[in-house]
Amino acid sequence: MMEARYWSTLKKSAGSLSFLVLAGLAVWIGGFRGSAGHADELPFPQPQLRQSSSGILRTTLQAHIGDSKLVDQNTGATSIVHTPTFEGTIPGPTLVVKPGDTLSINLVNDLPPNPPLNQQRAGAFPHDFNTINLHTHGLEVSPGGISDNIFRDMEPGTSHSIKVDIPRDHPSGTYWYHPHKHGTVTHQLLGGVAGFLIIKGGSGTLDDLPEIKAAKDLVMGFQDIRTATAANPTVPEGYVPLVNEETIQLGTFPFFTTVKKLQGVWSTFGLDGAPGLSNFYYTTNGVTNPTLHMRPGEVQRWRLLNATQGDNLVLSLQGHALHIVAMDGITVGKMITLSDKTPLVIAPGQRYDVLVKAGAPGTYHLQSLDPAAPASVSPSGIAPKSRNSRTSFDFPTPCAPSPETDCKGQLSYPFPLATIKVDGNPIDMQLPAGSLPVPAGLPSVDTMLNTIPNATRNVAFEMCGKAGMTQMAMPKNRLPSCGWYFAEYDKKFWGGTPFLTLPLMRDDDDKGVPGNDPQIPLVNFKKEGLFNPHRPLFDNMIADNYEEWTVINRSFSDHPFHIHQNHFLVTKINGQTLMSPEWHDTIIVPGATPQPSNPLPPPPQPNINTTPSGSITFRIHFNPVTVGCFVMHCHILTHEDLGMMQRVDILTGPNQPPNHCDADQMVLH
Ligand SMILES: [Cu+2]
Repeated sequence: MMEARYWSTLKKSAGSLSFLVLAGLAVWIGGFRGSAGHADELPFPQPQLRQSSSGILRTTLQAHIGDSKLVDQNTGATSIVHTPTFEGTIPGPTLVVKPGDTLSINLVNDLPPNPPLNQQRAGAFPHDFNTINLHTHGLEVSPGGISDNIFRDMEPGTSHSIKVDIPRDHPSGTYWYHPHKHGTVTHQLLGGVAGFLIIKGGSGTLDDLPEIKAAKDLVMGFQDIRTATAANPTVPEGYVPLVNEETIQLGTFPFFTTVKKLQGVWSTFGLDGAPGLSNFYYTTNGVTNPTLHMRPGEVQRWRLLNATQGDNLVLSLQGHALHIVAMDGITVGKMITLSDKTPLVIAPGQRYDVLVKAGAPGTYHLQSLDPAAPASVSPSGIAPKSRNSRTSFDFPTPCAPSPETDCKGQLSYPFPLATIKVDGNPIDMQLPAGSLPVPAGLPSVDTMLNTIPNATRNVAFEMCGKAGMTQMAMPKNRLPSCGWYFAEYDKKFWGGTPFLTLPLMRDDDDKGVPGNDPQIPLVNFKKEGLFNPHRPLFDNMIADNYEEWTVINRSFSDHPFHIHQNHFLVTKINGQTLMSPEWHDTIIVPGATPQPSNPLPPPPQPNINTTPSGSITFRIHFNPVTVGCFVMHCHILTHEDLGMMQRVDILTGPNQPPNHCDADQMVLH
């Protein structure tokens, strides 16, 4: 637990930020008054724009504890929260560059000092929450040196140069930036440290299409900001809570125990289903449920970004279709139209560019639906079943009403992420028809599908437990056992008492040694399953090669797969071929089904060891510009921070070392 003396230091250093506090507040109040005539509405803001000129965007991103005023969607109460931010705002400024530009960032870390190591656990346990770095999510750029290098450590009180050369043929589209220091990402993103990174123009861009040029271009960044209530023992009210240092459990399992050791690592935010220790705010561009005005018949381009910690947002806009023109920054071959009856699922980390044509005058909500609602993993329409697997359940969640559940007094599904008011003079704007421009910089879909892969790989997401010792209910039904792992993932590895369950990402071609009990296999994998920055999962991935991968999910909850540096073309979900393959850099690998229900059904109950796994299959081409080392991981940040991640090396040729791999010099503490 955090010592009081650390927080008294922090509060003193916060005093010097009072100017920024006042300035931030003035902007907010000014914005509120600016929408005269709509006094009951929160205005729909756009983050500050920073655009490149003459081939370079030179800017500073100062990380510091920002002070933001947030309105609780449920109670209407307003509070000031004190969370890690870039430039004091949630989200940070929107950076806009062109293909061929250089992005030159002076990253200043003015977050408070980290607590001394004798006041927190170390090892692979999440710690040093004020150390950062910067990832440019979705960019096909160098991962080395001072480019998109997530192996750098930027300590509080230091400044660092970041220089990212955007290739001349980089696809234009919607990307984003956020810190990626292993173990600290959850804490920081729950404070809102993230921003849009937009590439505009270039050949094959959507931006030149007359219908899109005419449309207002808005970003919509969805975030979940979680701050302590006055009852939280770990940090003062309004700050982002720290982790449970005593725990031996992931998540918040088991529910409702008062024994700290048996509560989860994030139980400092409140046990699932039992809020009280933290407030949570679902914000759109830093505001809960802002109001956007559109004219009847107006077409707007919305750049949707899910920058939450780990929620699969299931979105629908009342009375309106969403017309998808790009996924994860890459323009689709043909616009995909989802009616308001077909929700759009956005996984954490994903972006969708959608066009919306306003209908009749009225008020409509852009809603976040119950995550268990039937919805496909991607717009191409696979497995639109009702599933309970779309939240990590690592934190208190909004209430899902049912005949048995009365959500009175709680934030409950569906809730509005934004309110759209259609009013004013009608205008008849058009949606694009026919094929959309083919994006630059990627092999064609035909090339991806028809090139014989240089390699085929199988990777797995799974949770495993220590045989007979897991505290989860019904372990035989929930977890395969991986007993041997616990020799390596010991007290030293975790900087204290080891976890009883492990979130793995591993090579699934390595089948391990099955134990005697088929119901609870004891698996002795040769390749390890938790993140090790010093060891790539594979040592034979070569630049310019084409590969085919299947990522399976041997757990009952979804895990969004994200690989840095290279987009991939998804061809199958759960073994079913998509009608049209989709470019992504992040996509949900659906959980195994059928899922166990609560309470458990009568026997035979679902057993993860015998239930069919969820999966995605994709083709990938390793862009030579991405030679070096980077990572792939689950984009549920609580999983990533605990090691559901692997290092990826792209080599220049067989048996060559990756260029500039800072991870090899990294010192772990
Ligand atoms: Cu995960």
